Order: sequence, then structure tokens, then C-alpha cells
Amino acid sequence: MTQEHISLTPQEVINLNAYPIEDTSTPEYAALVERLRAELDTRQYVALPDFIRQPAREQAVAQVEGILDQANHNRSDRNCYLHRKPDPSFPSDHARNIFHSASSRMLAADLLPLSSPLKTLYYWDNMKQFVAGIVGVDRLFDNDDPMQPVNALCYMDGDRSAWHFDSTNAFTMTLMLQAPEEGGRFEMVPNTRSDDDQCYERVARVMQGDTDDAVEVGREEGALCIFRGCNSLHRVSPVEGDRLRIMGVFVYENEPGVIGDPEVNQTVYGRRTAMAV
Ligand SMILES: O=C(O)CCC(=O)C(=O)O
Ligand SMILES: [Fe+2]
Repeated sequence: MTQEHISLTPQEVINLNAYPIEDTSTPEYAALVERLRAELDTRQYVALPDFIRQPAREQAVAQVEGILDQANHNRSDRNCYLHRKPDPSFPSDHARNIFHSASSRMLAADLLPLSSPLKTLYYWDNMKQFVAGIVGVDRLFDNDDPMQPVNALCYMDGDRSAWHFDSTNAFTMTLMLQAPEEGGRFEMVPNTRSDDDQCYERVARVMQGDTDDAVEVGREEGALCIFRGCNSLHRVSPVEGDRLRIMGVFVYENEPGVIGDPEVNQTVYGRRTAMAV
């Protein structure tokens, strides 16, 4: 049933009035990219409210809700380095040995219909160019894995993510498709650590509940968010209520032809191979 939606054009998906990214040669475009790039560098995140149009958002939500039963339910206790086992060579109150539970439901790219507005957005060349400008690289490429490039990450009542650092990607891009009734706040402690200092004590304090330095990133429905999660602890607080929190998650690469590690796919999507189409 969800396959019956027709594909929308990029112009129908993206709010080009607020974000004039169709013509990349204008001064408005250059100024927009420069403003967002500077903001990302300073704060480690940048939020773009009203990035997608309402009918596109509604179509994406309806499609996700129609296939939610196929999502992979990920549940684990993990530390902020995404490890699941304690390390006895460190004390019990060390950042490596503080664990929180996480629970969420992941829909892989091969389960999302071709007509998903998430795919229209992801595969549009102007979008890649726009994001490349914001994150400060010359070019970005599609991820060629059957499961990884575009996902819908869903949180039901009680689901949450634990404080963590993202492990591989230099930046993460998400789109709030549907906000929950309560909770599900995206919280971040910018620059909790740096490339050359693990700042274990500060990290442990956040993990133990000292969140004075945390900022809440505005996540209104339709908002795009680009953040650097490698050195900034972040989490999604527990979702409350019947309304699903649905987040589109997009992965761009610095080189063409990247496909995923089967072990990672097994963990994230619960399978190694693509669904037959
Ligand atoms: O669901 C979110 O808002 C963020 C998820 C997250 O931490 C990530 O994609 O790295
Ligand atoms: Fe993350």
C-alpha cells in the first residue's frame, strides 16, 4: 500500500522558499552556506527549521508507519563508546564502565519505498552540494550500501538512546519527520572531548547525570539537523506517549562506492544482506 505514493520532486520536498538551494550560483546561496558552515563550526550542530514541506513530511510519515513492523528493534546497554561490555582494566566509575540502556527501531534504506521523500532529498545533487558546503568539503557522494544511505529511526513510548559519541562519520544529518508527544529531546554537550584529549572525567560526569553543559537542539517537525557527534556526547531522552518519534537519517561519503561492513549492518539492521526487491 505504501508503494502507491508517487515520487515527489525535490522542489515538492524541500522548502526552497526558505532554503534557495536550486540555483547554487546566487549570492543568497553563498551567504546561506557560509552562515550555516560558521554556525556548525562554532556550535558543533546546526538546525534548519522548516526544511521540508508539509505534504512531503506527511507522505514520509505515512510510509514509515505502514512498514514499522519490519523495523529492527535495537536494544542494548552500552557505554558512550558504543561498547556493550565493561573494561575491568578501568575503575567501575570510569567513563568506559558507565552503561545506559538504549532502545530504538531502525528501518533500512531497502525497506523504504522508492517514492519516499527521504530518498528524493538524499539523491538530489543540489542537496549533496549544499551539505558539502556546510560541512566544509569539496564534494560528497552517495553511500552505495543497500541498507545504509537513508534510514528511518523510530522511537516508541519508552525508547531512548544512551549518551554516546558517534564512531565513524565526521558529521551526521537527520530530519525530524514526526515529534513525539513528550520527551525525545535531542541533547548534546558540544566538544565534550577533543581529538587529542579523551576528557574521561568530564565524560563520566555527564554520564552520571551532570548535564549543566548540555544544549537542547531544537527539533521541530520538518527540521534538518547537521551535527558533529564524534567529540560531542549526545542522546535522545526517553520518548513518552503514543506518537512515534520518527527521524530520517542520511549518510553521505567522502568518496564514491562506499558500502557497509556486514558486521555493522548485522548489528544495526539485524541482517547482512539486502531484501530482495
Ligand atoms: O535520533 C536522533 O535525534 C539522533 C540519533 C543519533 O544519535 C545519531 O544518528 O547519531
Ligand atoms: Fe549519534
